[in-house]
Amino acid sequence: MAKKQVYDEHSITVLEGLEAVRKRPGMYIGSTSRKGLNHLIYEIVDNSVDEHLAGFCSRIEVTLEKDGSCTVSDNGRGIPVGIHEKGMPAERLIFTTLHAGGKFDETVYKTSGGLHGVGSSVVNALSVQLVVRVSRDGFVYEDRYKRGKPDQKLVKGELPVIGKSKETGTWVNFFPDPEIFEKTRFSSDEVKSRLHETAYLNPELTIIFRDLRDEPYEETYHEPDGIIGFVKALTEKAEKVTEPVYIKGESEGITIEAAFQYVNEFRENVLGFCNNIYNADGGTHITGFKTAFTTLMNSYARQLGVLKDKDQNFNGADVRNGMVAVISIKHPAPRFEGQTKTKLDNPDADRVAKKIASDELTMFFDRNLDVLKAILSCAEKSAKIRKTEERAKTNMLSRQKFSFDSNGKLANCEKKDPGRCEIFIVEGDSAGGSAKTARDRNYQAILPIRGKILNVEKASINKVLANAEIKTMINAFGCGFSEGYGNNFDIAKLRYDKIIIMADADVDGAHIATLLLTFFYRFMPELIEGGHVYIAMPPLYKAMPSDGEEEYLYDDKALEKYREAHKGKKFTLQRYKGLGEMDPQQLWETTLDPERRYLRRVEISDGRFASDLTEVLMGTDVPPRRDFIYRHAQDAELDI
Ligand code: 28G
Repeated sequence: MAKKQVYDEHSITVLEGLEAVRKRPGMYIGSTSRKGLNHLIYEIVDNSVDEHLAGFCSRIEVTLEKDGSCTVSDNGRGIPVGIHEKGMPAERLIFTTLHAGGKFDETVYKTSGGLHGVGSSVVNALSVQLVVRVSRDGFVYEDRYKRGKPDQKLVKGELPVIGKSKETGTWVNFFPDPEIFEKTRFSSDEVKSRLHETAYLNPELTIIFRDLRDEPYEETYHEPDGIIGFVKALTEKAEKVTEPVYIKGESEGITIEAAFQYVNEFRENVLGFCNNIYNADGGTHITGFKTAFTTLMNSYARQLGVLKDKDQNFNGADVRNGMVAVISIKHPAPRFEGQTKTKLDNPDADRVAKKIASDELTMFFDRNLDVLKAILSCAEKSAKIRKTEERAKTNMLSRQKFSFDSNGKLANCEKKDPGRCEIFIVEGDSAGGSAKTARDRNYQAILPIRGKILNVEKASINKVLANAEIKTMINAFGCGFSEGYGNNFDIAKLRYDKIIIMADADVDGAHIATLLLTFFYRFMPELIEGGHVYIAMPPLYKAMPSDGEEEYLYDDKALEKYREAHKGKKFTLQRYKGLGEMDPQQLWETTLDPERRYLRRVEISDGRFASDLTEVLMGTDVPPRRDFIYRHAQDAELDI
């Protein structure tokens, strides 16, 4: 007999609610791609974090199980299991009720900070199966769901007891629904970064992460230094100009803390959080802090004579040149604006951030003149470069339009359909030569570049534009470039759908890839934002068994798997040291052929994860670069 489903008046409206989540999952978790999938974990973890913020939970465990499910557990008070007025346990209400107002209510988009249970029902609705265990009052209770619907009948409305326990806490295990998600394999790296970040934002919390899917892996995140530790991690690979500075204060019931440090690089990285939620588009807390900071720095600069009467004030970008900062506020009623709800909107956050930053930083700088002077000297440098570039720009524009007539060594493709055309930027003339022979000349253009292109991060715009290879690239792409003080970039004119960097899998190759990405990031960020930039992944090995077909292996993990699968069999292994070692035929089969190759898409990360592209490319330590791009995603299926 089929299992009888338990319905009452209440559960019908509930199911309609959860049906809405299944119909339009994107509205609740952003997307149904891997990003949305990982989001399920964060939704559940955030409830444990709320229990921590309430003062009752010190430890959270997150496990990616061998069977593909995820388990989250905490040592909080345990979700209440008592029978709620609606005739069911509070736990069931939490896991089956979409929070009031649904999509028009901002609580759906997370406000956290004591709002237990937000998101639990969304995860439940999007899971094939979800099991909850609550340890409370000496017992362990259990509830079970299938695609959001309760999967067991309750006796007198009470949850079954499955054991005893002296501890308290909540345990949730769920399987993401393959009917909803494009992929159901969680991404370990991303989950780890996010948990680590949560540990930085909650210095008294310990988070344990386990991945039992392949080789069992475990990591503990505990960051007693809080956001100071976070900033240190973000600046780890850069040359530091100051020690980290930390301020904290409270006003109007809003707490704000900020940590920042200056590095010797031409950029700023300011991350904002509200109630532990990252605000990708910043918001009032960030603008408040920045405004106060700029005012203060200009006032100090005049006091110290760094700026003379005749001098213009520094602008905001000047005083933040080299700044890496984390700003975290706790707000009792946050509001978010914008499509993605990632920008804090409360005017009081602006006011409080201004006041605390101004008061606390004045106290700090009055006592730490050395730090102040170091920052002002960064600002001076930045202002100088800005003024030179402004001048150069007006000169250039008035003189003439660029003559980007030379195409250098570009071997263009024959067809003009920008939706299908690709350009490979290939390191080295010999690999470039092979690539020109091997390519599909209809749709694949090849641009060989020699050695190391200019480091655009430090060079002035004049120099950058004088560089032949950069000229050729700008010319070939066809969409111009944008630069701090003017924007001539037009993505609609882009001639290639994919811009593919092809470099050796060694230190030099990684360096060249980083330099190219730095160039794109600074002058054509829309290329990266639009997902047009890729890294080609040539194989590292070719395995040739004495009997059977040869096989290309793209990373060490693949080699390991191959060894496992061919235990006891004889095979020779060829290691490719560089692209130059491959003949055109091999280059086509492994790296150029859209049907067989592996590509990684480059994305601009939130800037908050300190993962490093060079590491991604090589898996080893190389001369430290920077931490602003470096989120990668694969194009073809490549399990990493
Ligand atoms: C392991 C995975 C996810 C949670 C708690 C603890 C309480 C709770 C959660 O209450 C209902 C609404 C506001 C009080 C609260 C326990 C008070 C007393 C809780 C979790 C009742 C929700 N005892 N731990 N929810 N509140 N952990 N982990 O979900 O008024 S959710």
